[in-house]
Amino acid sequence: MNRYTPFQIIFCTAMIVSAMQITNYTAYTTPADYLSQYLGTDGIVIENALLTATYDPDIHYGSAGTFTGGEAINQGNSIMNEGTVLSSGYVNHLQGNSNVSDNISGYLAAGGDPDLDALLDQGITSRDATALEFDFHVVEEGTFDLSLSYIFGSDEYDEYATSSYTDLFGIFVNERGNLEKRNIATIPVTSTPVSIGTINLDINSSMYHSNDLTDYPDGNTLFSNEMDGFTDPFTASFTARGNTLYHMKIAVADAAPSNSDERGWDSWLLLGAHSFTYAPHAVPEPSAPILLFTGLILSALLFINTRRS
Ligand SMILES: [Ca+2]
Ligand SMILES: [Ca+2]
Ligand SMILES: [Ca+2]
Repeated sequence: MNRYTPFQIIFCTAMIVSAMQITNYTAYTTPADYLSQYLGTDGIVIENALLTATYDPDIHYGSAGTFTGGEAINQGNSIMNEGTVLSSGYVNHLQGNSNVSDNISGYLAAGGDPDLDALLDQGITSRDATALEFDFHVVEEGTFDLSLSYIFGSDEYDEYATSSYTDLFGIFVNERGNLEKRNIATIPVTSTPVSIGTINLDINSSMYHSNDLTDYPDGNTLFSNEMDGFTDPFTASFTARGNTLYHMKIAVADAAPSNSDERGWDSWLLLGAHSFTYAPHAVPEPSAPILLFTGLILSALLFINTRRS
């Protein structure tokens, strides 16, 4: 006689599939290279990688690494099944399939990031930053649209969604030699940065997935994951010229008033493995008003020529 019903077997299988597994960056011989090459695809050369991360040898936890089991949060987008993960605390807090804390915290005692500081209001600074950066170029002539897939999640959801100082992240791109860095992690078809304040239960909620323990006090949260809330899978996109050297910095950190030492409540930035891709730059179709205007000009020229002949 079977001990389990078919439903129980299916349910348990789903639980096993959805559990996230984390590998610390320290497990890799050259972690900066591994974590950045893990994002890449054919045709994009990634080099000169640099990782700024923290590891606690006493508890064997780190602030960067790789993940599998992204099915727990990927909303059916398999590009996020595995990849590289960075945190303002410990990536290991994502290990497994349960949400055990409303405010899980890794205190890294690490510094902030100047590019993230530039996104913050005066008097607010970043700390406990983890960053992965590298040079890259497309090995073809032409103009291309590049994109990188990611999900942002945090234990600062839902409590701090309206706070003026929440954890933050950025995906900064600049052409080598041009010091102006652009944060390309923006809400689709807008220039608004993706953040706890811009995507949450109340704002852009269709792109948000709440998993907060407050709503599930028995611990059986909707998603099998430590994150109390997270975004849809997004793509950070930009246009670049081929055979031209660019730099990308991906950074996440705690943020708080400069005169405080607040650095708790982890956030995580998950980047899809081999999701850094490129395609020929799409030239937008002319809009209807432009076509109408062009038609009127041509008609007028034709009329003038007819009158002259
Ligand atoms: Ca922290
Ligand atoms: Ca929370
Ligand atoms: Ca949590």
